[in-house]
Amino acid sequence: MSILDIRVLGDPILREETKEVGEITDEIRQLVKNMFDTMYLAKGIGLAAPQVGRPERLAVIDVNEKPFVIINPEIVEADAKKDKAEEGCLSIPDVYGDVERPSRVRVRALDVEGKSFEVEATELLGRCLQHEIDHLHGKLFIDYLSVLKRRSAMSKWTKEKEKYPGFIRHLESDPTRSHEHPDEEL
Ligand code: K1U
Ligand code: ZN
Repeated sequence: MSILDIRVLGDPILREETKEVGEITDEIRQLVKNMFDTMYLAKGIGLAAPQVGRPERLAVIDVNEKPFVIINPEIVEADAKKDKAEEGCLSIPDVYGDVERPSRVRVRALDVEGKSFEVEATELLGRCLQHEIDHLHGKLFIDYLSVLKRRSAMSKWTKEKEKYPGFIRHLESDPTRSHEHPDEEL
């Protein structure tokens, strides 16, 4: 099991456009596996490649124990009707906000075998798909907040970000060993 460091708000990669995936190589398949391991450890329902410092246009998702990967995804249909719900982000820990998004989307993507598929989703899965696809275009949920709510979220983040030097969120893969970290002896 390989756990990847998660990049947090302030790391420029979170604001960059991703690169379309060409051939799906063994390296991409290994990245996907490591991203699932990292997402589960972080207790997320999705994780996009830029969040682990990678420029590829892909993300992993598991809402309701049905894991899948989206490679080169595009939203091909979105409802005019919108729903508002609270979101969080593994790259902005402990900051939350209500985001309005289309209530239903249809997404076309490649699977890990390079086969094209479509998924239509509402509710949490629809929201998660949109959140992850946003990551692939350098967009974050805080960008949707009103000026006041964004200001409040950023004020919370100003304190939280001190926990992440170098904009790196390191996940402890074996919490029973955390007491062995030299910093903990102080
Ligand atoms: O991309 C990410 O940062 C992952 C993010 C995805 C997401 C959360 C909420 C709404 C849409 C998309 C998370 O998984 S943060 C963890 C979280 O907020 C959550 C976990 C389980 C159920 C619901 C939310
Ligand atoms: Zn996120």
